[in-house]
Formats: sequence, C-alpha cells, structure tokens
Amino acid sequence: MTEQKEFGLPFYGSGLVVKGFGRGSKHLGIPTANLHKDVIDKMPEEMTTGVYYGWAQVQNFPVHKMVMSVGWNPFYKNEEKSMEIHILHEFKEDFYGSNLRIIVVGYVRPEMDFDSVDDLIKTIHSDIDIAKKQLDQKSCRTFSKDHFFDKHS
Ligand code: ADP
Ligand code: RBF
Ligand code: MG
Repeated sequence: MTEQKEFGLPFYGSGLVVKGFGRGSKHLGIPTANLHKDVIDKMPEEMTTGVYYGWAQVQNFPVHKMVMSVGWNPFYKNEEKSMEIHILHEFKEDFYGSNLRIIVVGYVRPEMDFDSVDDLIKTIHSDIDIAKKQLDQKSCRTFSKDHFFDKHS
C-alpha cells in the first residue's frame, strides 16, 4: 500500500449525498455517490486529487468497501472539484440526501485522461480489484470497525 502519511491519510469524512453530473454512471455499472462540497473543503492539503479506497457507511447501515475519485475528472473536464464514492455493495434503492460517512485509507493512482469510455471503465474495474485486496489486509480492515461508524441516533 502507498505510504499513508504522504496523502494525509486516513481521512475521516461525513456529509450529504448530492446529485452528481448525471452522466449515467449507474448504467455503466459504477454509480458514484457524490459528496456535498462541505466535505471536499475539509480535505487536508496533502490529499492530492486521484483515486483512493476505504470504507463507507450510508446512514446507520452496514459498513462496506469503497473506491473514490477526487478531482476534476480529466476525461470529462469538470469545472468543479468532486468527490465521488462507488460503494462495493448492491443497494436496492438510491440514497440521495442521506448522510454518508467515509474513512479513506489508501491511495491508488492519479486521475487520468482516457481515449474512450471503455478504457475509463476498465481502469476503474482494476482500481476496484486493487481496493478489494488492500482492504482485506488487517491494517485496513481495522478501520471498518472504527468508532466513527458506531450507530448515531
Ligand atoms: P449522479 O450523477 O447523480 O451522482 P450516479 O449515476 O453516479 O448519479 O448514481 C449515483 C447514485 O446512485 C448515488 O447517489 C446513490 O443514491 C445511488 N447508488 C446506488 N448504488 C450505489 C453504490 N453501490 N455506490 C454509490 N452510489 C450508489
Ligand atoms: N474520471 C476521470 O476522468 N479520470 C479518472 O482517472 C477517473 N478515475 C475514477 C476511478 C474511480 C474508482 C471512480 C469511481 C471514478 C473515476 N473517475 C475518473 C470518474 C468517472 O469519470 C465518473 O464516475 C463518471 O461519471 C463515470 O461515468
Ligand atoms: Mg455520481
């Protein structure tokens, strides 16, 4: 795993899930919960834009593995910085407006531009494989049991 301290990790964040760019990521099989700007503003300076992995919890539901993209999505040339989280779990319903808690524990790579959507999707799938493996390690798994995820009323 990439040295955590370098990127200001672990990063604990909590905020509302907002509407994203509506590009139909869901139809590509990779829905991403976009976090409210307040959370993005709280990111430490060392946390550069790029792809990360960690743990996520919607409201008081169980904690799941996640991958996250932070930045301007060079492929789409966004004008606003975004923080989007793909949770490695099948949800029955959308959860816009819910609170989402995340602990970011590792870094994968910088954001990149691609020649096609297919290349972008293939790369995201390889990010997911990396995240799954890393998060199974004891040092990462510990964070899934963090008090940060304890039930809140
Ligand atoms: P948007 O452009 O509005 O972010 P997406 O196509 O990225 O739209 O879909 C994101 C929404 O899908 C999330 O806000 C959430 O409500 C829902 N969703 C369903 N399953 C997941 C999942 N496994 N990970 C993240 N979001 C999911
Ligand atoms: N967008 C980019 O432009 N470049 C990237 O390198 C990139 N990496 C991503 C990695 C992950 C794990 C995820 C979930 C998203 C990534 N995105 C990236 C954002 C992607 O373009 C966005 O979710 C689109 O809406 C997918 O259609
Ligand atoms: Mg999204």
